[in-house]
Amino acid sequence: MKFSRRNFIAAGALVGAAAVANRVVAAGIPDAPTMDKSTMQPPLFPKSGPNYQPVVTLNGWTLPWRQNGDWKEFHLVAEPVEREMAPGMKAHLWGYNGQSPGPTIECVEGDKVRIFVTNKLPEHTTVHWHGILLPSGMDGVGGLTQPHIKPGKTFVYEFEMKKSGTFMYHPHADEMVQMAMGMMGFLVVHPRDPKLHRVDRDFVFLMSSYDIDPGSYVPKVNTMTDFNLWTWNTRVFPGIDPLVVAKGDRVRVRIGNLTMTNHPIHMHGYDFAVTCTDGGWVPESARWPEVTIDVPVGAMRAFEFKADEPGDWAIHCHKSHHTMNAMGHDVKTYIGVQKRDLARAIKRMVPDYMPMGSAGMAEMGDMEMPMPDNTLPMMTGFAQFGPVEMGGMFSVVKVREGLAANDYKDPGWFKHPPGTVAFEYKGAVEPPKRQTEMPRQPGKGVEVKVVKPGAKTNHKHH
Ligand SMILES: [Cu+2]
Repeated sequence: MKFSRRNFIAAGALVGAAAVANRVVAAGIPDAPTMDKSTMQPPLFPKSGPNYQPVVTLNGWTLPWRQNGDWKEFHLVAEPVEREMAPGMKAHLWGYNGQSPGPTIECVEGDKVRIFVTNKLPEHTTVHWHGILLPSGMDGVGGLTQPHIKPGKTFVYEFEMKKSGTFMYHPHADEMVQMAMGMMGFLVVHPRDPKLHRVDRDFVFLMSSYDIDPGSYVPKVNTMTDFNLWTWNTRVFPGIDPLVVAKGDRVRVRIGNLTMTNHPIHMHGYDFAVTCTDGGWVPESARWPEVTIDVPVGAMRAFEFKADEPGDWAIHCHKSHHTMNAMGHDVKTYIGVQKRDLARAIKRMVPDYMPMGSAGMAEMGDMEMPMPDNTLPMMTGFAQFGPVEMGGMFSVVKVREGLAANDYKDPGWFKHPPGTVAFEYKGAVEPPKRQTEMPRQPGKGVEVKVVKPGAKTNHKHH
């Protein structure tokens, strides 16, 4: 890395303490490790200092640090990155240290933290430490609390972690563009007392949304509401890691929302309580049971449960459009339309015409259809009983007996004990009376849209 001594002194002068600058120069700048994978990396256990259970970042990693005297030093590099959103689709984004989101930063309450930020973007940036209590000049709001970090420059942030909790980092410079391009990361501060808020497994992910046209790579940064990819750690189902848990574990899931809308996150199989927000830990007397928690924009929620029921438990956003991958908005509703004869007629004129969804859209879940390159199916993912018909913000909490501590390997699909799976009734079923007595609706006009594969259109399921 090419950082001149002059640059270090300049960076130090900007934080307003010559003594600090000298110390920084003396030790040089810590490595900025980079990650080229979008697979979950093993948790990073502390080699010194207070013991804690490190978090696991879905499809992500934790940033290694270096101890320099009293200071824990990290090095973030803001830069263009290539992120695989799921097998079959890559996006050209901006992020930190090779990925979007950036690496998770972990430290301990009371730590003195020094974070170097190098800007390799084509425009200026800053980093705001969301939820951290710190001196105003370290808050990272470009123009307000510091000069912007120009391309090629490195700035230093220094502060003490006054409290433990669940936080994040993101730019406070050209925010609309930089967040739409994927710039964000998780920041976890563990309690100094290792017994406090202790869990066996601690998962983190950030929710972000993108508008990437089918077949293209770069998000449209001016999009305000019509995002078409709803992601956890810039991944979509079936590309999102399962949350692998051993039966009996106490589990925490920490979620941050940097999209432009709220997400009601629903987990099957358990009730749970919100135990932490980006404001701090929720006192036990103030918790109530939930099975869905709404995560507002610009907020974080952590919930906890005891994993006493083995199984494959869905966890997903309850806004059903957020469990879909890129789709257009001009897909017509065909439910109730008997289109077989119609399709035959159209096929005489347009041989590759394919009608869609007369009984719903589920029939599209198991179709293999030609799509542009670098495009994901709208809903997909197969499990042991068939297509899951989901995309976007969806994953599976896999609770299994007998997993070793910190074993996060995907255990495969759940082996249901005999007699515990919903099954088909094989006896005779009389047609329900109410259906045969229902008066027929007079036929209504039907709107039909003919789509030729390869034709330019927003939906890709033809
Ligand atoms: Cu959602």
